[in-house]
Amino acid sequence: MKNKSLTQYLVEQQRQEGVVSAELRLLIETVARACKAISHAVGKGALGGVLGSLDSENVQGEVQKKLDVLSNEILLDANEWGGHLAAMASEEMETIHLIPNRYPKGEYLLLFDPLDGSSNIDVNVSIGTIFSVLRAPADASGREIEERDFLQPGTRQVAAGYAVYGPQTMLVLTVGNGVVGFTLDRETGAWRLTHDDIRIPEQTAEFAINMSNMRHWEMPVRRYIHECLAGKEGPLGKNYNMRWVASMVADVHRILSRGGVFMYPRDERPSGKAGKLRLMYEANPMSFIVEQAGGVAIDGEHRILDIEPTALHQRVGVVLGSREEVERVQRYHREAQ
Ligand code: AHM
Ligand code: MG
Repeated sequence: MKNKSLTQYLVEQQRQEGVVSAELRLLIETVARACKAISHAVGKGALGGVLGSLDSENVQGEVQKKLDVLSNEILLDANEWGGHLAAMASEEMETIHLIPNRYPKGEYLLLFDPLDGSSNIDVNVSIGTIFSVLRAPADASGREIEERDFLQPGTRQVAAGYAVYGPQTMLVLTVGNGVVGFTLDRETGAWRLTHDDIRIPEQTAEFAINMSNMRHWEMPVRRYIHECLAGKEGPLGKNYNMRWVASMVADVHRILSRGGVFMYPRDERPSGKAGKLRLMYEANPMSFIVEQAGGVAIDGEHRILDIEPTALHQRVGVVLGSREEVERVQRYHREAQ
């Protein structure tokens, strides 16, 4: 049988489960269309004149790549006019983006990291787009959306997903009813359901962490990785493998596919105390997906989805993946307190 299209999947969710409203369906299809456009731009590479950096810095003080900015614009342009959004926020923009007055407003808030894995853009390694969808608070109707309206814990997400631009372009999505994956058919331009009900294996022997930061790690992280490295002869009694792409989307995608644990822990450097990855654009959507696939996502001690955000660009430590491994890391953090 032909693989289902994204539209078919969403219509079924709308009918059978009632979890997807017509507006949310439009939103997800619009984001998916924008990801297709980003995938085309990424695919052109040097031929499209899109590689390299700009002179600008984003709000985090990071030099922006041309593709970071282009991807951000593609997502803003695609989502502004459909009437499904109240406002947007992006890792690449200092403050929130309101829907211009000439367009109708909807009830949803869209947050995104337009192109994650910036250091891999110019070297032809997998990168991706991550997005998260919240509802605007009820008391925001009839007034202008403000930054504080976005500061909702990850448990309130109604959808989250990512597109990975790799050998294949894929869209991985949750609307709170499990996790599914679509592959972009580059000939017809359609997203086709190729991965039904993605589940993370519970027990695995693979980890993903930037080992060059080892000397800065806190004790519980050192302890866990040290035990992984000790292999069969160590207390964990099995040999571990290590993979690090340095694109969160690609690293998490591998873990969703094969199991394992992904870690970008907070560390002891002044700049690392809060962690590196952003709660609203990276950690929350990925944690929602991982939990929906049967995995666990914590900041060290606590569930990421329960964190009450205090700032739009807040950073957080991230440990996510297979249940058994993540729970072990959590136990080591608790024992160290
Ligand atoms: P970005 O959003 O600026 O691309 O940064 C996030 C990325 C993640 O994709 C990845 O896990 C991490 O930064 C890689 O960091 P490092 O350079 O320490 O390997
Ligand atoms: Mg990122």
